[in-house]
Amino acid sequence: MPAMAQDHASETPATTEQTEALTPADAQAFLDRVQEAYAAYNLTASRIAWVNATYITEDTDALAAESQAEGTRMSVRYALEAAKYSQIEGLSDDQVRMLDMLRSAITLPAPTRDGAAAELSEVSTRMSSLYARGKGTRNGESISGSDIEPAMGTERDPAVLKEMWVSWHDNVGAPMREDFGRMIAISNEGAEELGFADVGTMWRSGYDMPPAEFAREVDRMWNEVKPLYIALHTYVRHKLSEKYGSSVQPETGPIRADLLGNMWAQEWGNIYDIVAPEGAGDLGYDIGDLLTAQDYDALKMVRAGENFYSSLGFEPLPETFWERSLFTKPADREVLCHASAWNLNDKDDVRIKMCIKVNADDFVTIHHELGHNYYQRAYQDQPLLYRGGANDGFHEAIGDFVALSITPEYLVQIGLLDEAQVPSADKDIGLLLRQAMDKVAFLPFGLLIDKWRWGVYSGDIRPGDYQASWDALRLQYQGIVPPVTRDETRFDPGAKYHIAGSVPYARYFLARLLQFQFYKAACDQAGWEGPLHRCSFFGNAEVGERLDAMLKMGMSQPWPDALEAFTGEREISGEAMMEYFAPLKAWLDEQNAAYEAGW
Ligand code: X8Z
Ligand code: ZN
Repeated sequence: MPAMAQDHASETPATTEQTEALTPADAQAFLDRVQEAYAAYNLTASRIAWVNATYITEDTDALAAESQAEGTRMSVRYALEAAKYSQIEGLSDDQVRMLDMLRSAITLPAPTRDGAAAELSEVSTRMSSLYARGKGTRNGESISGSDIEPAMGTERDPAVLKEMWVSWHDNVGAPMREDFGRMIAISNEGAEELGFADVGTMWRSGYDMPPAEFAREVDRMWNEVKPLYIALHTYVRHKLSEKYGSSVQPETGPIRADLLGNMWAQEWGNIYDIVAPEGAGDLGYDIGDLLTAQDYDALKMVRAGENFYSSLGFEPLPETFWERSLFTKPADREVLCHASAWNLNDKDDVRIKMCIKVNADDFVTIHHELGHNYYQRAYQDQPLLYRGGANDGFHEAIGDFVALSITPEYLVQIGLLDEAQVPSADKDIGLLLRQAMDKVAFLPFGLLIDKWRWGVYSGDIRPGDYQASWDALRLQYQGIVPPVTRDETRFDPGAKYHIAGSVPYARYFLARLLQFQFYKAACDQAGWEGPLHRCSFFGNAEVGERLDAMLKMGMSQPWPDALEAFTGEREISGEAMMEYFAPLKAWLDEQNAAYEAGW
């Protein structure tokens, strides 16, 4: 158990009377003490979490749960204390900002009563362990999570797709239902003790604006891009109906969730072959095939990712990154395959943890994860409380923004594609459609995950309605339905990693829009004049320098300041994304003229 976490356990928080006597210097002493305590806790806690995630056993689960409970007790104690120090008059902006963060930046708070933090972390660890060990079936054979994911992208038999979808959701989601409810109840109790209405409100208060305003903001953003999603949905539904027949996929109404090339129907790029327009659709290459043809393996794919960042002027990754990262699924033990990026010592001990497969999805995910690592390294000189993304959407957007530069011309530059294979301008619609299948399709999914959790946390969604409300939101926002009817003995939300692992999700929705804003800004900086989607800023040191300047800020300033530093804008908006896809939108509208839009 980390010593610092215990040090102040018996300390009584300042009373109102004491508060009057306290000065900004006392607040500073408190902030210094807290940051020291966190630094001491973090290294050990991250090592425990790393070993647990890369070697799951009952023992490492127990160690991780214990360490997590310790961290929760510590951060809740500091949050309560911070509330008192916030009342001091004459605090600097930084002091106010840091005290505020201490109060609200806990993902799962526990109440201070005895045993609550321990129970919360046991329940959470059990859920994520269940997810990590999860299996489905394919043709009656057991199949692991890391194999079933890509299989949903390549399988084309609707009966087998249904089997994989149902087995995964039944095996992984349903057994989590009770634990999930318990987790919600305990963490809500914790949030209330900290003065928040519920955990959802806490999550929404990390965006430099009141939580209610943030909820309105994401609705505004969604409305900006919604017409593009509806157009894509209408077109894809028609193509699926053509391929599978109307008994499998009707021409109208929602789309069957398991037909979209992804277990959660969150990104649809894997079924590009089904929706590719005749003529303009054949891009002449598939990134997965190119990687395979050139004998790429996991390591070589990561080296290619690093090479991109190096071309922008970022330092190469340290030797320890290559020694300590987990790149492929070990044969002899359980690991949590969902990709993540780590920085264990808050300095240069950066790592990724992935079960890499040689395919297009993982090539993009590698760039995504490395984006986290380069961000972490860039803000390492900030005070500990400022080591984070300008907001969590920024952290998720950096690597994806870089990956938008993986254009055909870029693939030629790194020797993956022959000059002669570069698709001509008449293939632009195909290129845009391939990209939209991943990027645009994701938008309603990115939004609804936390719409659902916010509802659960606020009590608008009751435990007896978990499944029905999930299905209702999937239908309302994504226009999809499960391949078989679900009832309340199921718990499909738990079959998605971020629900099982309690990772807030609005960040990915923000990132989807932000990455296009960053990309457009970078292409402007690079003086690019062609169609936006053909721009690659590979090798552009000026873009790299400006990016580094934003990354270095960490969370020291409100996020609109960070956004402005790189893009000149202060609002997150769908405008850049709409501009990128404008030619596709016009084309989709033509294609869809004869079909009924929506569901
Ligand atoms: O979870 C992730 C990353 C790790 S932060 C692999 N992503 C979301 C998901 O998989 O659901 C990236 C895109 C969305
Ligand atoms: Zn990420």
